[in-house]
Amino acid sequence: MAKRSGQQSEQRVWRRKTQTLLKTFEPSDDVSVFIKPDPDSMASAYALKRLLWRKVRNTTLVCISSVERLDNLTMKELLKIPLTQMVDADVENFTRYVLVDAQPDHAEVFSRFNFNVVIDHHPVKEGWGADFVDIRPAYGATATIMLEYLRGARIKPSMKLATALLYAIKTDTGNFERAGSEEDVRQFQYVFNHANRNLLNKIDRSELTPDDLDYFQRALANRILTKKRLYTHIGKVPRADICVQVADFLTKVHGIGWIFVSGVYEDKLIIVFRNDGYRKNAGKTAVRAFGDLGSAGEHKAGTGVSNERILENFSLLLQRVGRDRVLLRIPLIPGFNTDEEALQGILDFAGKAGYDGPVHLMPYNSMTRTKYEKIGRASDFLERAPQTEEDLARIIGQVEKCGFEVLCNR
Ligand SMILES: [Mn+2]
Repeated sequence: MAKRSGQQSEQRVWRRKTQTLLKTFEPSDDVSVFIKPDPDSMASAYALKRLLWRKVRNTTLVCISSVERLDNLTMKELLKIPLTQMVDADVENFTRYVLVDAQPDHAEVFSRFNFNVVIDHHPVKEGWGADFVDIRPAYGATATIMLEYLRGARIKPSMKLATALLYAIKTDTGNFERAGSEEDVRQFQYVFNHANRNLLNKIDRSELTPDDLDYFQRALANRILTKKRLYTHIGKVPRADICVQVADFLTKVHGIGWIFVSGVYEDKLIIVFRNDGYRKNAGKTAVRAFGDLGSAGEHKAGTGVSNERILENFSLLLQRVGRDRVLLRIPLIPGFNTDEEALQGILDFAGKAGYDGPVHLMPYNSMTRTKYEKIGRASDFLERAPQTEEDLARIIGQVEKCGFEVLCNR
């Protein structure tokens, strides 16, 4: 009895919120829902389209970039998510602008629009407004928020929409291994019953194109195995992600402690680190040693590994790939690598390896999260406060003093 009345009051809360959201729309509206495509944003936009069905004239899901990851492409195609590329949309002539799973300061193109509605779960930063804002940083996925809206409207999701939402929660919470609130678990449970698990598996397993097998072949052919470390270079790659997939595959090999996979994507060197997770920390070593050369893997706590070997590897890579094609990027993580000593360590390291190119500083911001989500590794650096201007000025000064040219996007 107590449980039932709890559910009823919850239903009431959801219903009220849904009503408030729906009040921001008119039946004559031409609605646009903007997304940076990933499973959560696609599913959330799809859910909003369903919520607005017959309530507005039309809802267009506008993608600001193309869908590239294979699982995202499979999701879009199998679940028939009607996405329109921004270049193909008449973006100036919508009557309502909605942003889901992102905020107006998350991408340059968003600044062109005045959003009426923003629904998201990333930590909020100041500096923008909308008529209706629903930001819940405690939630693991925007899809969870959208499920509350759907249930508030007593809409049972179709099999395709349910599968999309399920995959979104699964992806954004890393199967509940790295994020996820009680709400995420509950909506996951609910939507699980409406989803199609065969479709879900198909999406989940769409990782490789037949052409990608060549990179695995190259990785195996070029592998250098020393003691418990495996190093391989796979050359030019069509997507940075392929280095992650090769590295993940190599983690299945018994008895290897460290894995280094490098590749060249759009003239940038990508290095992916993996380890067996026992007393070692690939993310920390990567940040300490390299800054960020592309996608440098996950970041956890606790290392203690000498970077002598890594220095060797870095020099080797500079020789193999060519100095002019390596860009040293340092994600600035307050309290981790931004103090004078840690930063000097990275700069000395780069200098010793013979690196003389520019240093690209990447001040901490909430987009770091999206980046790590993209490679399927949420960062636990999210909670940290952003840099102050003074900090940044001090850091830039220190890098320049070491004779490096500084590139910095603030
Ligand atoms: Mn999300």
